[in-house]
Amino acid sequence: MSNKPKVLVARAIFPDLLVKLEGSFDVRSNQADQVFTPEELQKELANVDGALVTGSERIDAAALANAKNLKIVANISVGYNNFDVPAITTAGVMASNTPDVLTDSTADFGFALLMATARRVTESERWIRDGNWDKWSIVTNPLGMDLHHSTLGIIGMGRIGQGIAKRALGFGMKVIYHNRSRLPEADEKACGATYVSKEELLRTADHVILVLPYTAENHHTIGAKEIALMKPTATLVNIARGGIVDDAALAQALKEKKIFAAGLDVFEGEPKVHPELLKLSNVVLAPHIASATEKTRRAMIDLAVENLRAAIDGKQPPSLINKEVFKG
Ligand code: 8YV
Repeated sequence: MSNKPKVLVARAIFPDLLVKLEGSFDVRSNQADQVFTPEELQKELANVDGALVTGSERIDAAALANAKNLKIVANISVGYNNFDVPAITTAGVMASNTPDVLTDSTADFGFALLMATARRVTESERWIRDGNWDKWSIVTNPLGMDLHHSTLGIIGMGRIGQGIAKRALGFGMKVIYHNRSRLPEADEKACGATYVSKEELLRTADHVILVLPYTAENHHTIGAKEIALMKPTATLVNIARGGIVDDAALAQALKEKKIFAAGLDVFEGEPKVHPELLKLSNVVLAPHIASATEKTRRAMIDLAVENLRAAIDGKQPPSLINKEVFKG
């Protein structure tokens, strides 16, 4: 029997990274990539010293009930709304995430979704594939909304929000933002962004992008009432988390053309998508891929592994969330 520390890899990772991990740990991996049920997860965590998990694994008191040896749950994700942090802390387990390494890829994708939504890219492709393109036309080919020199409203101005703002400057956009707390003046200046209330942002932005973390307070930050404040020509993009937008209210608003279009990378109850959204042509849908480049996904795994190794070696993980658990 190996006396290496035991580690769970809760979802499939790149095979070469798994081989590397197996050099130092006794690894129990889920390369089949089936999402564990809560009962399976509790069982898997019972016997290990550390775990690499993703947003699909809910880590709460029940999941940790039998996790006697567990030192760390290392999320392969910057968002950690899958963690019940107080419960993890109470269990004396460290929790970590993967900030920074995905900022640029995620900001790029936010911009891709802004552009695809405003310029009707996916709808146009479907329109061609459906055999509708019989002639070029000034007036009947899909007409979109401009991004350049328009006003971009960013809700949630952390690292990724600021990355999007900096990209928007290249498009000559006016950037307004709303955040729990206002940025220091130097940071506002660096991304050319002006702080406004959420209401003013919704009323004046031509394009609204959501980049805030999911918390109970942020549940349905955008619902029917907020959409009603937006311009009928505006677009709404969500790369944050499902549950920040009331998807049923959004589908209804898009159906009634209360706003021009939406772009969604995340959904309430994903991987399920609200059936009404699937019927609409004025919404661009993506399967939670904002961080999905191989380079970035590898960097996320590498950082999660660094956190895991540190915790198992008795060192402070570089992106530890619940610092009070670390006993240096
Ligand atoms: C992850 C994400 O791929 O980091 C995040 O917060 O949303 C994505 O980059 C996803 O959470 C899976 O863990």
